[in-house]
Amino acid sequence: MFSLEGKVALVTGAAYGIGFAIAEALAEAGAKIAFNCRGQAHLERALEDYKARGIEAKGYICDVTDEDAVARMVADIEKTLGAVDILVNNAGIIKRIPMHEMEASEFREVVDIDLVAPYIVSKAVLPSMMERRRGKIINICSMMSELGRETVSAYASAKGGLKMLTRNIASEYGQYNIQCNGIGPGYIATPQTAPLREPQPDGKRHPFDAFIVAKTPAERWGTPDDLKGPAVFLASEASDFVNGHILYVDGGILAYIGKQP
Ligand code: NAP
Ligand code: GCO
Repeated sequence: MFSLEGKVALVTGAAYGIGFAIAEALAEAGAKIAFNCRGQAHLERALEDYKARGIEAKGYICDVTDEDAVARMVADIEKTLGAVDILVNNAGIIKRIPMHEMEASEFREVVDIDLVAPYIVSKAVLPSMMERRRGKIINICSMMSELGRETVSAYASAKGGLKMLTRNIASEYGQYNIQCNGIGPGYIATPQTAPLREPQPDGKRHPFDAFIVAKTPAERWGTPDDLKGPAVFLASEASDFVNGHILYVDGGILAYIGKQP
């Protein structure tokens, strides 16, 4: 029930980081992989990395906020690999700026990529899924779909909205045997969180690194590989009656009040 043989998966923003690991896992389960990113250099490096793992991924330069570019990408995937069976809305950015100092344009850019784009890409694949009466949409949410913290107002707003978009797609399209769920990673070691982990200029441990490890029952940062199993589960028929659920893969942070100092 966890096999993805014969399925076509589109993972957005899968040149590296969490998206790359998820695409790798879906490929290992048998899916044909399409992915996109914005940079030619990232694309070329990613194609090499996939090939080095025996994965013949099809890569696209496509900004997920560009509706026409997304439509062209999905049409080309359908022509070359087949209709998209599994969509992982992974592409995302964060801007860590105190809200009272953040430009509206910066706030909008985060919401455009992290919330509006999952709507755009989902809308592009839904008609075919509806016609075939089956499909899987997985939105990469965040702990910030549940919690806030300083400097991440735009990101938390977008990821909170993405949680509700996930539930609404589940509600509206469940009748077509389409399941839409979310994965909520905890703090994962990728380029996106590197600024929160890297040693200070004086060589000392980053205080946020110590903070997160203390807040996590697993007492460690997650890695992109920690998301592989949950992604295959939500992409496979094993989750056909799971719909509108956000699966938190966070080492227990959301369950934990924190260690007594
Ligand atoms: P990352 O290392 O910064 O990678 C982000 C990916 O998204 C890159 O491939 C990037 O490629 C792509 N991307 C960004 N904007 C794009 C756009 N407009 N169009 C197309 N591609 C775009 O981030 P990550 O840590 O792997 O995170 C991946 C997802 O997980 C994000 O949605 C993030 O919010 C979420 N998440 C991360 C963590 C964590 O702790 N790392 C935790 C919870 C949730 P290009 O720059 O080449 O376009
Ligand atoms: C931050 C981090 C988090 C993680 C992730 C947690 O600045 O707090 O970047 O937002 O990326 O979203 O689930």
